Amino acid sequence: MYAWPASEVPALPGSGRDLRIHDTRTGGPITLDPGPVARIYVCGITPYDATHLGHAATYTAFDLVQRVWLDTKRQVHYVQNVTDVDDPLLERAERDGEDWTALAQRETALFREDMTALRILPPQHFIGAVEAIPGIVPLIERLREAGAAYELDGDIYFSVESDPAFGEVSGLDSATMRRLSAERGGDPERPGKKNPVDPILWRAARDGEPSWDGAGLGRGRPGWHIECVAIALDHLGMGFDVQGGGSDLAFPHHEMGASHAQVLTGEHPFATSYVHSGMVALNGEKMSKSKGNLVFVSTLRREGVDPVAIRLALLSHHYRSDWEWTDAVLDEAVERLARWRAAVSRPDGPSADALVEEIREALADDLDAPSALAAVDRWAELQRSGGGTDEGAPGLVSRAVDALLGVAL
Ligand code: 5CA
Ligand code: ZN
Repeated sequence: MYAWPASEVPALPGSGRDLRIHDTRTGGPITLDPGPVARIYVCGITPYDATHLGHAATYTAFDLVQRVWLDTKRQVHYVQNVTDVDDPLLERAERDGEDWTALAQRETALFREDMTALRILPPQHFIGAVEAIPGIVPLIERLREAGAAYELDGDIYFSVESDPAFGEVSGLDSATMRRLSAERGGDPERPGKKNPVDPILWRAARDGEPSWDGAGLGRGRPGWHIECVAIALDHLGMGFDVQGGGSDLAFPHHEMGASHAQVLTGEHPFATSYVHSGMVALNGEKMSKSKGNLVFVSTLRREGVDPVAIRLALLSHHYRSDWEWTDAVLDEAVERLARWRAAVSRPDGPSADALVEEIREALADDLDAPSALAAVDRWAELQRSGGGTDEGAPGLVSRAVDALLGVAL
């Protein structure tokens, strides 16, 4: 499917820095060394409700990855999926008496608008689960031929024991895996499975559910993890630089995806790094569609909030921290935006060469956006107190903040 339009990314003087980022698999920072084309896969939405600020925070974090790489003059090959058929989507459509395809299309369209408004650079490939089915079926057949998949009452499961590296992405013990599997779409209680956390690869057709021709698999629909594996292998291949998503995806989703791909190809690892953003909460609980404690980007936009201020609010927290959305977070961002806009609207100002390097340094150090924002604050304060006559400085600050932080002043 088509993605959304890209905003311009101004070129900056000097050169960008290589990105050092926290990798969930190794549990520490690693300096990424992408080739001339950096490759990233970020898990996309399940489009049964509008984009909330948790989603927006996650996509903003990975947008910074792309901007840091672009600043090093690399090209970026970015792939994102849309889980446009899955249990929660079908359940919501059923509850509301709506056609599930209409629901998915409407929410995906709104997501595109929100991403555009937040100046998040689009992926080159934006692929729906449904359109990926012809590529998913042969992968499941191959897993079956390799003895890594088994049938249970017509459904097909992946055997986690088939991957010697299983467990290394999340590093969790089996009791925790079992608990998270139950919470996050798995079925550890189902009798007959080889391992309780074995995930479904192909769900045989049920009455009232959409299904597709799965050749030797029979009619059915794909499981969640194999969807992202098929799309990532098709467009990026093995060993791509970053597999990204929120921290709730580390297990089971990214763990299972890595195992599927490693068994399929005999290569290791699926991704060089697994990068996870923290969870945004509202009223003390993780914002989630199932709990309904949501603030939507589109609601704020309709209320007249400048999307640039929303973006600044998201950037004011480190991407790996769990944090709480409050009115104060947005109010501070609105004030900061006004201060920055006033600072760059003057004809001259304090030299900004060092500021550009500070922003680069902060982002290259595990995407430390709050430190980058603090550096711009300091420049704006110097400007306010009348500290300089460099005629190129306000323009350079505008371009740097735009290119590296995606903030249009
Ligand atoms: N379609 C799958 C991924 S293949 C999915 O998880 N969809 S989602 O709509 O539930 O979430 C989309 C992205 O937003 C995921 O990366 C998820 O980790 C992230 N996300 C969901 N809730 C929050 C939250 N409260 N805070 C931060 N990120 C979140
Ligand atoms: Zn995914």
